Amino acid sequence: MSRRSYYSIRMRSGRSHSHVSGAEGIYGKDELSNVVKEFTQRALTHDKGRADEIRLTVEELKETPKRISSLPVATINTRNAEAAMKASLKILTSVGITERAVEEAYRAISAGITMRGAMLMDIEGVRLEPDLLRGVRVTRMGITKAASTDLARKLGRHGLNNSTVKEALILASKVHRYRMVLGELCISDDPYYTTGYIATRAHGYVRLPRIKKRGVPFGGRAFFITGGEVKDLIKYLQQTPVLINEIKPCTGAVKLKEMLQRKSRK
Ligand code: PML
Repeated sequence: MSRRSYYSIRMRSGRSHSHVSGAEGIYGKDELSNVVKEFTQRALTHDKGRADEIRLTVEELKETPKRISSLPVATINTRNAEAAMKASLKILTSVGITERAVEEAYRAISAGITMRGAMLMDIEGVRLEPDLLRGVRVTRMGITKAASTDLARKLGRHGLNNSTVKEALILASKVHRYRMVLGELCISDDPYYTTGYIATRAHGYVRLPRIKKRGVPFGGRAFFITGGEVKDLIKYLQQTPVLINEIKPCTGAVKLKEMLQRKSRK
């Protein structure tokens, strides 16, 4: 019997040369035309306005996707940007990232230059990605149909079953599978989307509402890394196909204190 073929579908759209939306996933051949239609529709009806340029890539994968589980999901009900910053500092420093690095990531994200990809920072806040303007874009990730149904059910209990949360969780789950990555900070570049997140293997995917004020048009991602070869990490982030096939628990609101104890229980 021949091996099943998988395809990576990636979409990026823009308007007047600035980024509007993006989406991606890994699918079987029979799903391709529906997904292309769905992604195109999404680019044409985004909150930020209708795209005037849509780039779609459909590529058959040469490698069978690696199957992994998602990070567990929780929300700390941060009331404003200051509280989100405090929670980020407490959680990320608890896994060995310095305050300086976290502050540097916030500073770089708030500088107003939205990069296509993520920053790579060592635990002292020194930037390590080869292209400081573009960053490193994580690609070739997706979710199986069964896991997607389970994720929709688990997120749905907390009113979170939407593509923004699902796609960010899939991306973070791929990233944190790689041991060199200690933590992540993400703030959406969508001016109307004010919930960000931080992630670590110990704490999972931790959502932080009101991490920025409504209307702020910039955002970005920083991965805090330690040890190992940066070029191998970049190759993994960009090239290795990964499919989520198991969903870890998605809980509702947790207190910062409770979240910090999760680490010490490990
Ligand atoms: C993005 O725009 O890619 C970032 C999305 C962050 C989602 C945070 C959440 O609500 O879980």
